Amino acid sequence: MSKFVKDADWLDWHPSPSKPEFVLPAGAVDAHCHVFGPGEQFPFAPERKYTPCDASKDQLWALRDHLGFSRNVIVQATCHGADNRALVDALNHSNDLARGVATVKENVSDTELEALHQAGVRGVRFNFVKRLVDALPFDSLKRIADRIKELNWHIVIYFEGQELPELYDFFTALPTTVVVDHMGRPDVSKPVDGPEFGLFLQLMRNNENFWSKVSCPERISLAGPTQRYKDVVPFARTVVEQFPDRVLWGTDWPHPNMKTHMPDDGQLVDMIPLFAPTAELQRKLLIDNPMRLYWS
Ligand code: 0GY
Repeated sequence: MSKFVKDADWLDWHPSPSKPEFVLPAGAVDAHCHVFGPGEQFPFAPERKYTPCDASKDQLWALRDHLGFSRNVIVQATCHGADNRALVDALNHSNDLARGVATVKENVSDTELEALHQAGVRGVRFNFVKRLVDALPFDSLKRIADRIKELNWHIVIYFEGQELPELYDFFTALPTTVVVDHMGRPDVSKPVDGPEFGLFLQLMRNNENFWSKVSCPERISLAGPTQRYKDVVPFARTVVEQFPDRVLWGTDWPHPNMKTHMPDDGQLVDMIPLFAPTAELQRKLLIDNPMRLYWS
């Protein structure tokens, strides 16, 4: 029995996701997923904003195999703060089939960064979602960015659509490749060719160091699972078609903070051909792009 009790309004991840109808190409990468604990072994951070259910590396490998993926990119979740032990443990037990994105503080030592690199970390995440973290000040983030640039790592940024205007100049000054989580969380009640998503597309178009994950329809959609998250499709498809060499896809398993429904990961995989309609786009999204960013 774990000493951590998950938040009462938290849903557990789907125990038996369907087998996707879409057959993933051999070598496909799930480029956004997490491990949580297990809390007994890898305690959740005191400063966390939520207490999740456990979601172990072995459960992640089982999902990978069930869905037909070959590799994972594990992103440090905020419930572990800057304690990357669960992430490193997963990477070290992945047979080189997983890479990681860590969270670090400004005082991280060169030795610690080197150890993270050895384990397979290739980026850091800067999180600006206020319900998840107290974001570090820009000058601290800038100093971290300058440090990790030396390792040829990239920066993953997580923010919500309405915050982009105030973050835009900070983002475009970052000195590395920058990967945006979940297309910058667009408000899909607004038009895909309107000014809000237009600013995100402008960010991508004018800054060739920017990449985007076309992930998390279950988080972004207002239509929901019964309508197969159809309102997210035009947004994701636009990003894939306009920037085919700078997009990634991920399950987001175990789906932190999903409180109204838990997605079926098989159904999420079945959205890939709607986002990337040709075999060439699918190969770039699922294999070429993540392999270039994480395994080259
Ligand atoms: C996601 C999204 C969320 C949470 C986290 O690190 C996290 O805690 O990433 C969220 O609640 O929107 O990318 O998994």
